[in-house]
Amino acid sequence: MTGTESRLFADQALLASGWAEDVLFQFGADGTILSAAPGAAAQSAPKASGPVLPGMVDVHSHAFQRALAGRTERAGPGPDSFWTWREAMYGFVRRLTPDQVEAIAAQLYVELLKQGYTAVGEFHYLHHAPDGSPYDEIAEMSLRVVTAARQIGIAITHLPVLYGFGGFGGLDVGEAQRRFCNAPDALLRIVDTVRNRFRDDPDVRVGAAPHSLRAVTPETLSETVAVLHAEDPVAPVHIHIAEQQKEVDDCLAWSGMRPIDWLFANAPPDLRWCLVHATHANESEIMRIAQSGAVAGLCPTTEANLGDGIFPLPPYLAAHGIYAVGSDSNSSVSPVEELRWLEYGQRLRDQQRNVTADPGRPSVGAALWRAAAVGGAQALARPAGALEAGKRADLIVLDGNHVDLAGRQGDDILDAFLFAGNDCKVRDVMVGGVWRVMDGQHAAAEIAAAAYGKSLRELLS
Ligand code: NGQ
Ligand code: ZN
Repeated sequence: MTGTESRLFADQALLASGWAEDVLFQFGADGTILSAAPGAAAQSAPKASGPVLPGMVDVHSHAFQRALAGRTERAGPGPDSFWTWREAMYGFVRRLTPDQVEAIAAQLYVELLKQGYTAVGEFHYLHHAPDGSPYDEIAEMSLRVVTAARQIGIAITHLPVLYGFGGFGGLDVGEAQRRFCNAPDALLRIVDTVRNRFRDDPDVRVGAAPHSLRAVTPETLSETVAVLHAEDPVAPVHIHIAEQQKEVDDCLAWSGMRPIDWLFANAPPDLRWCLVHATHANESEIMRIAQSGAVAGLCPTTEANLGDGIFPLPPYLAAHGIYAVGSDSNSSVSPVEELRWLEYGQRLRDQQRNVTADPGRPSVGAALWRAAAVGGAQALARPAGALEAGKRADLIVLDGNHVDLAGRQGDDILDAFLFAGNDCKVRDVMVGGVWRVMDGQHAAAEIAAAAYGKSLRELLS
């Protein structure tokens, strides 16, 4: 198996319709799945060395924060919180150059691919030079990040961030936030530039992301979403919505409404939206998100690391809410860890087991992997997330020789993949019909690591 593939045979594959045996995949030259036919003869197609699954979608990443992983774990003089972490993050952002951002993103994207993510949603807000002035090319940083993704081979939905204010009610931004700020027309210019530059690449999609209700006004939010959708009616819109209790309290003080209620009253989300960190949602807000068809973007490892809280998944699932996962701060780059902790958080809070499943479909591993892949593809507006004709050929091959998979069939494979042991069981990774990871190796891993190391030494000196 090398490079661009036209056929693949799998003893077992998780198709959109469920587990199937002796599956022959045929891929088009454009990177789509032409057919996935069970019960085929092995024929001359290259054979997958283990079970084949749809690749996972990472709906929420801030690539540059990969370089902060493990560097904010020291107690400060007072109590530490999300807000003190944010100050540390702002301190780090102050010095980053375009070359460094590109190098950090490339290293991250190698890691995401190796762990089984095939697409990433990059919620990108580091737009400008350290003094807040735009680079000569206003989309410089965006282009660097998307270029890194395409060189490494992960599919990307780029989400340039609208950021204009330092708190609810249009407060001024602080010094460190100047690198993030754009008026709607400038932000939309970045969106246009990236869209035009990568127009012919089916593995690049562009949307936009109002950073949070703290960072926009009702007017800048509405204007941005309206123009975005006038130009691309199905473009994804992502927002950080209710991550911290203080955010809910400040929103109530400003508007008399909770953030999710405010959003539904003022810029009603629909299935093009991804509400990231709907952590502090009450029962009625949970119902509204579920009924809207928007995706809840959950980032359990970052939400744990930052002390956010735990999303109320059981009522959301009962209302058939759509969810996906994101690596967010990138202190974890593993979809296994994200999904495992999504389930474990619920268990810890409720003192129950097997929360993300029901007697009709009892496998927790299958429920998590399938729902998050499908929901993730929706959030990134990418025809992916399930293996069937017409979708992108985004898939992973697990290590069929791994001890934890010995003798396993069907959903037992997913339960073992997500809940047994700590090795990465992902062996091969294909994005848009091209093998990007083979036998656990990425061809650009050494070059990416060297450039990342150089950037880190510069930043820490
Ligand atoms: C961010 N991160 O934009 O990187 C945020 C922190 C903020 C997360 N929300 C900054 N996890 O929300 O103001
Ligand atoms: Zn975020």
